[in-house]
This record gives sequence, structure tokens and C-alpha cells, in this order.
Amino acid sequence: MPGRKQEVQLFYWTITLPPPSLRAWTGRPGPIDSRRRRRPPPTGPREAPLADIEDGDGLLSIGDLAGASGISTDTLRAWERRYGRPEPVRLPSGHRRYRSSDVPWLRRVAEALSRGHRAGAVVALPPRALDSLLSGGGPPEPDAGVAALLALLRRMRGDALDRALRRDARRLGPREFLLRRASPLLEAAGRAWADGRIEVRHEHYLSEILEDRLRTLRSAVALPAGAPAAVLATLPGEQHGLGLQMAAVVCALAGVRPVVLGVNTPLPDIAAAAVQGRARAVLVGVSLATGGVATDRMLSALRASLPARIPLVVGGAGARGPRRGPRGIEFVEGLEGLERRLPDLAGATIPA
Ligand code: B12
Repeated sequence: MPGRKQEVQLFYWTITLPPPSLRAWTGRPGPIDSRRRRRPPPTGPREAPLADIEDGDGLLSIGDLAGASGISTDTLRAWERRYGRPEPVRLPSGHRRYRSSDVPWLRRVAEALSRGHRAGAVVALPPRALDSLLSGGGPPEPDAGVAALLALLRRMRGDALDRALRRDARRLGPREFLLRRASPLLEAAGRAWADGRIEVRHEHYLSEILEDRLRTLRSAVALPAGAPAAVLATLPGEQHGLGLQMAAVVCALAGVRPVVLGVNTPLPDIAAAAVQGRARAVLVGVSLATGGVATDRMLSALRASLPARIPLVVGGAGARGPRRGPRGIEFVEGLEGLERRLPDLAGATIPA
């Protein structure tokens, strides 16, 4: 979600870094990718009539557009070259600018991509066709309970939202709360953001409230001393941590002690924590925003740095399927997939 410039830079960084050694992934932004400088300049934008610039429509730089839409500047430039959209206007100074009306369109494109459509099939679509694509297939509308929670969020009624979430957690129990409340609510929030029905403040507020709830659920599970441990983290550049918090609750419910390192964790630290804590597994969360080749490279580097006895298990909507992912890494489907895998992981004996 937009609003944090640093996240955009990190996001950009994760998709442009070449595959260096493990030490290079320290969680700090790296140097600008040299491929970027060698690339031929993008084709020039078509000149727009001055009236377009003067009609009160706010104009944005490509960085602003990337921040507001969640689509990296490299991707925006590639789309412009391939599909002619987003189409920039040129200021009298020669600088390229984008219309703020491109933002809701791009958010909808991102939503379509997150539902598995390919860029080639959605970027060039006229607005009506994109609308019907989004209103057709896709995930089902949230049930009434989730819709009510989203309505509270839209009114920034954090106190009432938190009370309702507590009630739901008590009524449903932790597992069903994750599957029937927390996950669908986040999905619904993602759609609402893409449609412009909620803004960054709503989404950040929801993340904070849910994170508190998930931590409370996790710490309420009593684990015996000596319970097997699993290390949970996201890779450098990945800011989506709620999936990890959910996976941590699932671990605790299965009798596995979650050692949560959190988001944006340097690879050497993930590996060291796993060895030091004699972890039965390392669990990594990958969101839709960061899944891809650069993430696969980091996963391979992490795999190579872990002792062979410690499985590396990856989950989250951006995680790849078993056939397409890097070698030696397991992919689990959703929280249920993790649930199925945990008993084996917990039972594994760790040589001293
Ligand atoms: C909350 C949120 C944020 C918050 C995260 C806060 C936090 N503390 O986590 C913040 C503000 C940081 C954020 C930032 C961004 N976000 Co965001 N975000 C979301 C949102 C609304 C929810 C994410 C979430 O937690 N989902 C719930 C998880 C739990 O669901 P899941 O990934 O499907 O995972 C399920 C399972 O696979 C499994 N699972 C998940 N993790 C793990 C881990 C393990 C180990 C295991 C075993 C299982 C498992 O459990 C889940 C339940 O079944 C989503 C919308 C959505 N549909 O998810 C957008 C979304 C992911 N974000 C998006 C974008 C674009 C961004 C930004 C690029 C925006 C920007 N301009 O900066 C940045 C990227 C930052 C970065 N580099 O990581 C897009 C991605 C689209 C795309 N295809 O690229 C989405 C889909 C929104 C949208 N509709 O466009 N975001």
C-alpha cells in the first residue's frame, strides 16, 4: 500500500537486484541496478494538449504514480513501452507527468494481477472490460460479518472494530478466526483499496489492529518448555507480515514454538537464528507484492546457507507452486497447507 516511500524503494530494490552472495542481502537498500542505466530510453510520450495539463487534473511524477498505485516504476515504464499505457503528458519543460486519474485505474489493474490475470490481458483493456473482469471471476464477495467489519474500518471506528474482532475470536476459536475473519477481511480490504473505497490510513489502521489481535491469540497458547521451534520471517524488502503472524498462530496451535523474526529480515540472520535456536524449520512468507524472480533468488541463497537438515518452507499468496520454484524449497498452500505439514516438522529429530 502506498504512503511509505521507503517501502516503494525496497519493493523496487527487490525486483532489480542481481543475484549476489548471501552477504549482500543485509536488509539495506542496495545500489541502483546497472542494467537500468544500460537500458534504452523509453519511447517518448505522445504530446498532450496543454488543456489536459491545465484542466485541474493533478499531475504526478512516475515515482508518485508508483507509490500511489503499488506498481513499480520499472513495470510502469515497461507497460508504457509495450501497451502505450499509462500514457504520460509532457510538461513545457519536457518532463513527463501522469494524470492522477491513472491511479484508480492502476490499482484496479494490480487487483486483477493479484487474481492471477496476466498484464498483457488487462493493461490494454478499456475501463468497462476491466470492470467486468473484476466483477466476474475473482474471490467471492465477503460474508455479512466481514462486510460489517469493513464498514467499521471505513468509518475509522477502530475501537468498535477491535471489539468485534475480539468477539469473533472468542466465538470462532483461533483457527476459524484466522480462516473466516482475518484472511477474508484482509482480502476484502485489498479489493476495497483497489476500488478506491478505502485509503492508506484505513489499511494501515486495520493492519495494526489485526496484528495486535494475532499476537494476543498467539501468546494465549501455552507451549511446554522444550517445544520444537520454527523460525518465521519475511525476506529483505517484504513488508507484509500479517501472513507470518497468522502462520505463527498456526504453529503455536500445533505445539510448535514460533520464533518470529518479523518482516524484512536479513538472510544471514534468518539462517543464524535457525541454527542457534535448533529450529525444525524456517518458514518464510511471500506476498503478492514481492513474489517473483528476485525473491526466488533470495530463497535459493537462504536455502544454500541453511544446514540441509532444516527444511525451508514458503507460504503466502506470492509463493510459487512446487514445480516453478527453486530447488530444495517446499511450498505450502495457505494456512491449511502449513497445518498439514507441521506434525512432521515438529516430530523431526534434530541432531545435536
Ligand atoms: C495489509 C497490506 C499491506 C500492508 C502490510 C502490513 C503488515 N503488517 O503486514 C503494507 C502497508 C505494509 C503494504 C505495503 C504494500 N503493499 Co500491500 N497489501 C496489504 C493487503 C491489504 C493485505 C495483505 C495481507 O496481509 N494479506 C493476508 C495474507 C495473510 O494473505 P495471503 O498472502 O493470501 O496469505 C494466505 C496464505 O497463503 C497464508 N500465508 C501467508 N503468509 C504465510 C507465511 C507462511 C510461512 C505460511 C506457511 C503461510 C502463509 O496465509 C494466508 C491466509 O490463507 C493486501 C491485499 C491482499 N489481498 O492480500 C495488499 C497487497 C498484497 N499489497 C499490494 C501492494 C501493491 C503493496 C505495495 C507495493 C504498495 C506500495 N505502493 O507501497 C507495498 C509493498 C511493500 C513491500 N515491499 O512488501 C498489492 C499487491 C498486488 C500485486 N500483485 O503486486 C495487494 C494485493 C493489494 C492490491 N489489491 O493491489 N500492504
